Amino acid sequence: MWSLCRTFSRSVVSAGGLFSLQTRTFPTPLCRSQIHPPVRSSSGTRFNVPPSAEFVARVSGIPTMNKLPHQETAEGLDAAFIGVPIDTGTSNRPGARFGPRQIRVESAMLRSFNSGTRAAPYESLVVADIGDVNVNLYDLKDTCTRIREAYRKVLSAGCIPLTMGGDHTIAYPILQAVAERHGPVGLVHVDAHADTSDVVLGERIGHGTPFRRCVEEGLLDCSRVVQIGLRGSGYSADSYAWSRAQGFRVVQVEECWFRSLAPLMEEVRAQMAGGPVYLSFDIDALDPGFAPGTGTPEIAGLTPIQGVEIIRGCRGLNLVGCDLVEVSPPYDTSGNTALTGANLLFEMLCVLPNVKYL
Ligand SMILES: [Mn+2]
Repeated sequence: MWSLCRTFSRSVVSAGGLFSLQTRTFPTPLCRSQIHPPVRSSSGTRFNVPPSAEFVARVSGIPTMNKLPHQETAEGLDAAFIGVPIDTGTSNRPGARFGPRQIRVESAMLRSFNSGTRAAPYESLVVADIGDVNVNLYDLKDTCTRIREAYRKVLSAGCIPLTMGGDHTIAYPILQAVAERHGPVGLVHVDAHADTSDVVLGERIGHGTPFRRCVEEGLLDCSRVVQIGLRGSGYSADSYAWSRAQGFRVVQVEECWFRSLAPLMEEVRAQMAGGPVYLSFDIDALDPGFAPGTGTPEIAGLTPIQGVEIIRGCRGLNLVGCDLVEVSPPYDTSGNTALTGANLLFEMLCVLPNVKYL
């Protein structure tokens, strides 16, 4: 059944391209490859192409990011979606451990092309969902070790990780692995908080400290770091002094209010100077009216439009990894925060190097 189906798909593809594959195979009973392709040859091309909801029901199948195939490792992939399901680094509301799972479920709404920018990521890159890091929910430091090891493998396969958090602690071990491969990287950090605390409740590892640890270990090229959307009450009047002292550009939310962020991103692209860049997007950068499902919400945040402008403004950068963190499904049971996160991850995929724009 499987081989017959694949043979049929291939012959149709050679006759008329991918669109024909989807239209012509529909009247026949659905084969495994159409619902959950086990290998990328199921698309008849070298790429993995999510099944179109025109022909395969959105609600069907085992949830993977964007209904992509799941594979165990990053071998052969240009980019991979990876979940890191922890919330043991959170300081307030927990729940981000469920983030990757709900992002995957809500990502069934996503389609293959970016209508706004005309990006065609699935005609450009080989992408799959490679599942979750096997975290230790009882030991955050051990979890960090596990994350670092997992990302070393992903990066050594030449694959760009697109991470679904998980709380923001995970950026630290991910950046350890990233810097090991690429050297100190530039950072576009979108967040309500600087996440540069030193010690919290006696602990140096948590979701409020990752970028302090990264600086201490020389993982960041500090003149190529920008933090966008920072806000909220602080422990002192000058909450972002430490960031600025490192050479970071700090863009507090007040500078973003009522504005397009496209001009800011023009400056950010110049700041990144062609070097490797990591994009870390905490969903709490968005206003909690748009994204209430998160652990440490702050009012008067960015709009989803500004979030998209930031990510689209990263087009042309040498992105070596991206994450979307801090989605906490229990605080938004509608799923809309996770849906927003899924869309932002898709936007990230669309601005990776070598993505074609039609
Ligand atoms: Mn954060």
